[in-house]
Amino acid sequence: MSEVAETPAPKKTNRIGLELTQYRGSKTTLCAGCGHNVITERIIDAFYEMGVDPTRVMKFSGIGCSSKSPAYFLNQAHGFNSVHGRMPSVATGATLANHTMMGIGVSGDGDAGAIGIGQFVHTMRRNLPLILIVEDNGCYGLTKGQMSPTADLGTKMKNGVVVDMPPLDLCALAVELGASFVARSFSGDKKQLLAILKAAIAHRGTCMIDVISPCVTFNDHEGSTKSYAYVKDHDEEIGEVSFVPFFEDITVDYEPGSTTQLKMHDGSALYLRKVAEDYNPQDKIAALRLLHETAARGEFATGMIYIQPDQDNFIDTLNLVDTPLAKLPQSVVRPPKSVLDEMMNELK
Ligand SMILES: Cc1ncc(C[n+]2csc(CCOP(=O)(O)OP(=O)(O)O)c2C)c(N)n1
Ligand code: SF4
Ligand SMILES: [Mg+2]
Repeated sequence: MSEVAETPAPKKTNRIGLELTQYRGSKTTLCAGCGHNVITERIIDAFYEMGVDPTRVMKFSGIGCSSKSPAYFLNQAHGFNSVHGRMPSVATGATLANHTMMGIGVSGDGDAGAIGIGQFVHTMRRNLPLILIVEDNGCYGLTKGQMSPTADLGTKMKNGVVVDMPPLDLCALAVELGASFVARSFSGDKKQLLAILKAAIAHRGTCMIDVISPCVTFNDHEGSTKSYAYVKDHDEEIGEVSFVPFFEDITVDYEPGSTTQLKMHDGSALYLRKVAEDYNPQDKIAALRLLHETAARGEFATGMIYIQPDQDNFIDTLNLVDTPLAKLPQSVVRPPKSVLDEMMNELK
């Protein structure tokens, strides 16, 4: 009797025919258990599930353990590992050169909140189309755990130093300054983080996502407010986040009044189910109040803190031409020599 060869099961692919493995990057060199690795996994899942062409993505970062992460996802994307704190200016230049590409930047609380705070501020107020993830562990992991500007007042660092300065709240800053998508999550909250990342992919403006991401080596001890144990006990979810991409059937049925429904730029839908209070994620003052009140209680408000799906972004403000600047011929972007000669003559 001849044996019948088994046909291998077809490989699972997404809507553009790619497998999950095609969204991965190099093997991580970060510590086992580092929150940053879990965020990388969610980024891979989000881009795969949204069916984003990885070759149309630009990855940016500064310096830090967190800033090494872009090497671990989307290895077919373009990547620029810049200087400490200076990722936003590189991202701005690249996005203006080709606004048809999708930009994702990964930063750390030191990279974004200390040396890079000036760049962070101007990126938020420009509402540059960019997903900017801050992997927030309250310390400088790469340089052995010194306190960072997001370390809470009174917390104890591993070396015994007690933090004697009030923290920066990067979400509050982003809301205040003009970012149109501001969220906070926890690396350990798989469902919430994935929904937020997918919504960010659908948004056209600055998506500032602060993800609390414990550093198991330097900041996971008692006395730290960025440890796994503390964050799990003090995570105050403001509402369940569900995201339905434009290419899936929107058949979500929620009780009226309990859910905010938002239409995203690309036709996707974002559903924010209110858990604790009657929270309006489009009200800037309410967002700031929420952040202040939860911080005063020693809690982290997580979820979709603030969103304005239709706010003009930096490309709209500059009224850029549809053709990416990088693709315009020299004859269009550069005045001829005769114009320069004329100017020089006027200055004589
Ligand atoms: C101009 C400059 N200053 C200082 C450093 C040293 N340095 C490297 S990473 C880092 C902080 C990293 O902290 P964070 O951004 O929070 O990333 P993490 O390692 O915690 O993920 C510092 C101070 C540097 N590389 N370049
Ligand atoms: S030192 Fe901390 S932040 Fe850096 S890889 Fe290790 S656990 Fe992660
Ligand atoms: Mg850090």
